[in-house]
Amino acid sequence: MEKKEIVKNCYYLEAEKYKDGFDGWLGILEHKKQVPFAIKRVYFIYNLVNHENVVRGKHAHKQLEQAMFCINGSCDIMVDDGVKREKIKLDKTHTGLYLGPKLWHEMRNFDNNCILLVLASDFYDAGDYIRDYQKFIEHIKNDSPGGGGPLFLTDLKM
Ligand code: T46
Repeated sequence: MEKKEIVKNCYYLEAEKYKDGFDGWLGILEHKKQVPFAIKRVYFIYNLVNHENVVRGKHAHKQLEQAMFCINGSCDIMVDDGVKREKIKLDKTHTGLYLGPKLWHEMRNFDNNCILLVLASDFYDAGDYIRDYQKFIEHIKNDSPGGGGPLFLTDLKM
């Protein structure tokens, strides 16, 4: 799949598909092939009680790279690089998203039985999270002079 950025540091990933005769499909994710970073951690979001109202994420990472695949059901992911914001529906098992660092993201509209599989480039580190949107904007401004931008908290809509 073409690596066309949706917003900065975010693009679609495609798992390799293998059709196993009458025995179903196999999805394959491998470092340097379908996933651009070495995978150190895997976690999954599932069993979402009150799934219609669940909001996950609402943060950015300073360094962490992640790949997300909705391997069952669907959900929406809002990605915001500080300048541009897009909402993406993940509803195909084999099509996922690469989320690089410095990207505000929020996941909503989970459907029943949604399972979001996440591959991460590093171990869990609470210090890598920016959980305040204004601090995220400051962080990217400091990081790239002239960067960061015109968005305000009141623009947050999904
Ligand atoms: C992200 C989105 C997509 C751990 O101890 N280890 C882990 O690997 C993770 C992911 C979480 N936790 C603990 C930390 C918190 O006490 O689990 C609790 C809930 O984590 P959080 O509020 O970060 O959950 P989400 O779903 O909002 O965010 C998670 C990831 O943390 C984050 O990196 O990008 O999923």
